Amino acid sequence: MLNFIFDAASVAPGDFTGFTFFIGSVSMLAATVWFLMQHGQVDKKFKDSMLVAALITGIAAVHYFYMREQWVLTGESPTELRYIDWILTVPLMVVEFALLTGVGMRKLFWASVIMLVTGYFGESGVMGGTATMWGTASALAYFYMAYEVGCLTIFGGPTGAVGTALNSASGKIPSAGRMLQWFVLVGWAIYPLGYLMGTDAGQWYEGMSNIALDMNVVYNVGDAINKIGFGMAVWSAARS
Ligand SMILES: *C/C=C(C)/C=C/C=C(C)/C=C/C1=C(C)CCCC1(C)C
Repeated sequence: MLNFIFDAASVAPGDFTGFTFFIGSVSMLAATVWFLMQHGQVDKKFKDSMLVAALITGIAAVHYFYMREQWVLTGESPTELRYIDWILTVPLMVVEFALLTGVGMRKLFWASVIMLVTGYFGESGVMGGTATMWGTASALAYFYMAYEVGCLTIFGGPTGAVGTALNSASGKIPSAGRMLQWFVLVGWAIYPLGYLMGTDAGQWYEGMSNIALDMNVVYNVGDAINKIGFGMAVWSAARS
């Protein structure tokens, strides 16, 4: 048991991408322990939120140990593991939105599934088509989510279902709910950048991969911000 942690091949010196996989795996694990410990300390209305935050980082931790292993052994992007992780954890973030705002999330759930499935098709190439085509479909689902979460209200723009709830302060926990708008608008926008860097061959954005960062580094930083950072934000709202 737990051999995926202890028997794992080591990251070679100078392998920066591998290093970020390693940091990702241990920090996701540490965050999970932390959120579980804090679960007992927070007010009752935040308990479910803390548990979901721990679930998100816990699921990610397991995937990160395997992704690091695959990267170290093959030097290839662990695309399947990455998208399996996301298809489990992003809908859980949608559950967090529901817990924080009290708004039903069926539309957001399906939008997140479309965003990730089309992103996977574009990155893996299993369905043919171009990375531009699938990436555009994925981005449309993302923009729809940003609209529903009410991200545009940050600029005084139109509101979606969640935005309306937050604006009218009828959301369960308005202050905590409002910060999730920033995570969706800014934190989630990191991922399309990684996609552009990793799929640029032969596309109109060819040359993005010349930027010195590997796609996986961008995704790993995005995950740290959006899984650990988001959980920490929920926790700090719960403590105040
Ligand atoms: C914990 C993991 C999270 C919060 C993952 C979020 C992923 C995205 C917001 C991905 C979005 C993408 C696009 C908007 C277009 C290109 C393809 C994706 C899937 C990278």
